[in-house]
Amino acid sequence: MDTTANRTLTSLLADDLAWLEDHCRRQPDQASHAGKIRFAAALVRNCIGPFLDGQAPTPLHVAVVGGAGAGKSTVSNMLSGTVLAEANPQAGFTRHPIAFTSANGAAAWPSHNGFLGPLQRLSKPSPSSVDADVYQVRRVPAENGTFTLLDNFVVWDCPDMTTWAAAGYVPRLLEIAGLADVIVYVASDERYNDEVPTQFLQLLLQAGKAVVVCLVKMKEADSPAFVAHFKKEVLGRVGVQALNCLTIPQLSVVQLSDPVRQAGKYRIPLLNQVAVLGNPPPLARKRTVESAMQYLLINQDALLGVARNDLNALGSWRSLVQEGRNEFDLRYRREYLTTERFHRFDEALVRMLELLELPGIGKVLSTTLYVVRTPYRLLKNLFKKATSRPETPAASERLVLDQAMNGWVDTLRKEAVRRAGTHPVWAHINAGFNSGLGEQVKDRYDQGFRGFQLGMADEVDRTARALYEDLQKNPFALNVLRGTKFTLEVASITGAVIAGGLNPWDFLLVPLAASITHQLVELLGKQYVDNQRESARNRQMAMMSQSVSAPLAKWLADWPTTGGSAFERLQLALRRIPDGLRDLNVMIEKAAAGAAPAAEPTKK
Ligand SMILES: Nc1nc2c(ncn2[C@@H]2O[C@H](COP(=O)(O)OP(=O)(O)OP(=O)(O)O)[C@@H](O)[C@H]2O)c(=O)[nH]1
Ligand SMILES: [Mg+2]
Repeated sequence: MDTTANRTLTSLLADDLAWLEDHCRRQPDQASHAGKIRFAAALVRNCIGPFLDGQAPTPLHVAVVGGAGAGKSTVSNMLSGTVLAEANPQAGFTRHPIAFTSANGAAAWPSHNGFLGPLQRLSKPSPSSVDADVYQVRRVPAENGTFTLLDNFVVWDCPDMTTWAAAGYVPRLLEIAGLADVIVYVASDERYNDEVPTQFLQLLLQAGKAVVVCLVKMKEADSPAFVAHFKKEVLGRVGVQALNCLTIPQLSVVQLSDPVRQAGKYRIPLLNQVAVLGNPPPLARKRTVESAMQYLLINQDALLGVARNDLNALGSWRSLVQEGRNEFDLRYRREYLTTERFHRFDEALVRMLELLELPGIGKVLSTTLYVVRTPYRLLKNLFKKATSRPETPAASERLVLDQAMNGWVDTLRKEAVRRAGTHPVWAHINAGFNSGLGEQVKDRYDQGFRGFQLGMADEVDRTARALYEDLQKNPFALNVLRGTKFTLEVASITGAVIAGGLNPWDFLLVPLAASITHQLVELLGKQYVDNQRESARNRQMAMMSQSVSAPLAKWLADWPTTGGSAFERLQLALRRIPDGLRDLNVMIEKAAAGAAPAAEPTKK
């Protein structure tokens, strides 16, 4: 197995989840969600990671969990056969996880990097009430030749799970829950159906942990009723019925002080239940790992759901930027492009029509036709002068763009102020505007505009010139067009003469026919040039968009998730976690099938 790839992947994934947990804890009402993310990270680093690292299946880990003061430390003592765990009437006494391991057992655990995440191992014996991110290991002398659970298991006495929000020590419990192969869930008859421990039990079952329920402190005679009640009230609520429920009635002080000899009647069934769930150890471990992986894959959307509010806020910022861009583009078209004539195209039309006149000897004929059309031309010019309105000069392009730009930025700025209190993304953007974001936008806009100008230099001139230059370069097409025009003119004149016969009316009909034909050709040419003018406009619009508004919109849209912001880290985590889980699953499948090589991690 490629242990380096495994370790890189598991530690990256655990880091991303840890970051997400921290992000979650900063938001109000997200405590239980933060707890679930912590549990997911614990599954990755304490359960899946070591498995892929080739760690031996023994010792298996059994974690004793439950509400405050339920009797966890007492049950831990029964499991380990000692009284080394401090049972204490003060609820919430145990504040960090304590491992009980056989003094004869393997000492090689915990050995791998990142074991139990941020929890440090206490090097000196300390009371279980030490309230710090630590754990400790207590070695238990072997029971003389008798069967002991510690041959194959490490027993973990854990802090309580009374509220998800107990950020101080609940994560320590979650760390061990991630590690555990078997869970002993302790509930006393006083508070067996508290909401949070029940939610926690449900989480453990969803993750496929093997669970034994241990109901304690009831009167012996009440045991069957308590079990029935627990099954109905608690297991019914979490949707699981077939769980092993053992009972340990209220024990005497003598029994509590020597569980091996005095409470064997209750202890042995408990040991048997746990031992069965861990037998054989390789299979039990494989089941723990595969179930954890399935849980992570199935619940990844829910786990990442904590980022939903952030993604919504980012999405609304991006839409606002996009709307601003659309308005910017629209203003450029409406206030500049549509009023801009591109006079070069008018000149090009004249040049094109000139080209259609016959050269050389044909010039005489063309000139004759020109003279014939004189009355029409004079009339047309008069008409044009009388009806044409003075042209409105197009607004300066830069001015229009500047105004559109200011409008865009102002809208964004106002919205950032308005929404700053609704989500940290908006507060971040608002803070950005207060510290120079507006100026940065303008700088980028200037840059974009310069690029646009460079790209556009002579573009319109070139397109307009190409209209007649292309024709000049293609003598065949030119001659065909000239010939067609000339033939049409001659045919129309001849047609007019033939139709009316030779008579004085011909002085009117011949110029009329020549003029109509010419006007037709002119109209066709104008149509063609206008089309070209419109496509030049569209091209200019596209180039402006490409050089100015599109890059600016992208930069603005991405701004909250760049520059090392929390939202940049968030995006990275959201992108990497699903990839990481998929890769991890591939590795587990290969490892479980006994295949040697680890999967190539997906390129990020
Ligand atoms: N008499 C009697 N007392 C018990 C029994 N089980 C637990 N206790 C007492 O109940 C108190 C709490 O038990 P613990 O085992 O410390 O409970 P815990 O779940 O570890 O509690 P925290 O670590 O504080 O969350 C202690 O004083 C125990 O001695 C029992 O069967 N009989
Ligand atoms: Mg305790």
